[in-house]
Amino acid sequence: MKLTKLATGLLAALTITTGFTASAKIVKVEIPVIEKEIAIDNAGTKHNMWTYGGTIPGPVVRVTEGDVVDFSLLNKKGNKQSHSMDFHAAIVDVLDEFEAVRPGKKKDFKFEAKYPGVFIYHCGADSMSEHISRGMYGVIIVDPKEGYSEDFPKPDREYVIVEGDLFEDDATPSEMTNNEKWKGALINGKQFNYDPVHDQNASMVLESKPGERVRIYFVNAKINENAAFHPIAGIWDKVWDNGHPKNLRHGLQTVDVAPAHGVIADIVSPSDRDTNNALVDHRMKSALNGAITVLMNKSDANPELGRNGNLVIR
Ligand SMILES: [Cu+2]
Repeated sequence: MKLTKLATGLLAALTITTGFTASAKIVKVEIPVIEKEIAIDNAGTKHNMWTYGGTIPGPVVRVTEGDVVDFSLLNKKGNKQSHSMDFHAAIVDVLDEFEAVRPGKKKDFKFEAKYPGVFIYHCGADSMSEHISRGMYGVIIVDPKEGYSEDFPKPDREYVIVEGDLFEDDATPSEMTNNEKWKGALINGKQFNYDPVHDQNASMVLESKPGERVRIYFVNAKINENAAFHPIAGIWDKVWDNGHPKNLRHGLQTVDVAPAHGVIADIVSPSDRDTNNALVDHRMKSALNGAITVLMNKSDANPELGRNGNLVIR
């Protein structure tokens, strides 16, 4: 009885101090902004890009519903632009937490991940069109606190796919906003990143074993256009809009994903033979300019791919 009272008292004190429940796990996330030249295709063509942590997309942030993200954005000294961080998984103040910080400055804020799902994060500094199009985006996955269930089964493999725009390197912010000087679609930072069929320089594909449940966390980071996400030679077995376990839909061919939106989509290949799928943005302009990803379902699939936090294949 006494212990319970003490515990309750402590819980109340902690709740008052932090604004969050005492049972929440605090997850420290620090991401530096790095402006640099980066290869945007498999041939090594370089563009002037702005990145979270040096990669496009930035690091995958993964927490559980109810966790508190204790976040720090460091805009590195030597960068030329102000930058910010807009976590779509956060419910905060756009003028406070999401404010832009100048080179050499740091911005810290906390938020509770209240909704499970897959969310984009991106830079919101002016001009947002340019900051997003130069690569300032990533994914935060908020796993449901209930864990897996019949309507949200455990996958065998998990991959993150983020589709972004590629504009000519000299495109101005207003040209980007108007979708002028558009050059192609990036999949995890590169055109045809995982497509040796359309790009002889591509060396990687997604892999699974026949019959495995492959879960794709798909986020559309393009600034103007929806993505029509379709698995060629397959059907999405289950799709969760925004990745929320309660938003389940069955047997979809093509999923419409708005700019700055995400879905979780599961595909299960035939178990009795090796097969291949091409995961595409079925807008042909996007597909044929970079947005095709090969998924090979084969018995000797690399056991490391899509497992143990290895969600973005680089
Ligand atoms: Cu920025």
